[in-house]
Amino acid sequence: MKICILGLGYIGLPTAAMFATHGHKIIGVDVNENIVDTINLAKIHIEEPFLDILVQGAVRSGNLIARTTPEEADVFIIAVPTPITENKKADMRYVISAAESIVPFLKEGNMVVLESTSPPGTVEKIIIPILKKCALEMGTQLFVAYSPERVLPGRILIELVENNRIIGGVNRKSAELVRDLYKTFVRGEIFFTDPATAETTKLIENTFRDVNIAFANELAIICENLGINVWEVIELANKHPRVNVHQPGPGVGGHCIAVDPWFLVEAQPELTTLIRTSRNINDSMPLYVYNKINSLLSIDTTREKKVITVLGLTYKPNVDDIRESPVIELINLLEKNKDYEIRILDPHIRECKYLYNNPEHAFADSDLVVLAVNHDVFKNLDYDKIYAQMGSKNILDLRNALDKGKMVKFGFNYSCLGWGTKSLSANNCTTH
Ligand code: SAJ
Repeated sequence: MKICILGLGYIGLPTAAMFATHGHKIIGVDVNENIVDTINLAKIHIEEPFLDILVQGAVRSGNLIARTTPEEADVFIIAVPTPITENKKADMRYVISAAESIVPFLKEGNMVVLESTSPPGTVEKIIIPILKKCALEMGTQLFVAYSPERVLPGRILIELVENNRIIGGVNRKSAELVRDLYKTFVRGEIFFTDPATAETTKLIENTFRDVNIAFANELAIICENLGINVWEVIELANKHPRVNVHQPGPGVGGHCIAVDPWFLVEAQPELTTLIRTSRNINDSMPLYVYNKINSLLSIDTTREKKVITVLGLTYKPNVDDIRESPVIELINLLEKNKDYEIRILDPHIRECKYLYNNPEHAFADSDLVVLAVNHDVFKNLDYDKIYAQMGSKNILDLRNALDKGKMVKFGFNYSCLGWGTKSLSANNCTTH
């Protein structure tokens, strides 16, 4: 089939490359000319394991071509972003303009699939009214469905194939045709429902995670006050067959979990107390960490300007994506304090303010190392050497990623988010 995929980002590009390497002809459409040029050179503009190889194969075979405008096809897949506005409302402009851009090319028998995370009712209230401009009858001449992507950045190519998929068709025929299309590469189970149920299901998956992380973050604060190690508490609680508490941290980032719950709040503002509270707890974590840093550094009054080396800026480990990263929020707070000099070390990103490429320079005379993102590379740093390079020897671990015993042996003043120090048990839970 000839498939036109609108939006060549974290979802659209892997999906395009997957269809292309399974024999379909793909026209990838993106409004950004640089992205289009990069892909046509068989290169990629995002970091994702093995995506470069897949895109290379797809482009070289001639099955994937990128363009800035759509053209006639059998299938149109919309995978453009749905960000939130400053006042926490879904910004549907990209979805609307993508849907409008395909209308002139629609013909009988076409399928239109929306993959973008969207508020409940989007297909019914936004997509269908736009598509109706083409005068084809929905469900008999034009087949329409919502089928959310659910892949985890860092594992996209595996999860595109293995994950179960939901298809919310405007009727059964639409769902069946869209299922047959995705069956090209999907090995997970495929479930049918209506569009609004599929839209809401996608949102509650990420909201479930956000609420659970907020719970873990609240526990971290409680445990610090109680002098208990939250990481050990969660690990032990999770030994129960029906408990699965997530991990605390400096907040929730990314373009999904920190965003999607707001779409539910927008849809039902009066009824979403828990969801909104969870969002607020997670959003308040950078400030909590900032206050922790202040109290750690206030002990040493000998140095006027204190150097803080932050390890990691991305929203999660081993990716290059900084969207909604809580570490950026932490940096914003730190930079307002004129007593602090900020240095960031993150081998996954190429440029940003305060970024150091040379670890030697980043640690020289530093007063505090904050492990903000547990990139694998940070596990293998030479902490003995870092100790020697630093001024004051403070480490704040926001991910329970470092071995406390080892850090203390090197001589560091080691603290960890959620790990109160009053407790008699100072064991690192990972060593149990
Ligand atoms: N985080 C915690 N504690 C945890 C887990 C995560 O603080 O226990 C933080 C991470 O540090 C990160 C954020 O949450 O800042 C989100 O990371 P993530 O790995 O949980 O999720 P995403 O945003 O990369 O991908 C999610 C996934 N959703 C679910 O697992 C329910 C993915 O399957 C979705 O496809 C994706 O959102 C999306 O596009 O919606």
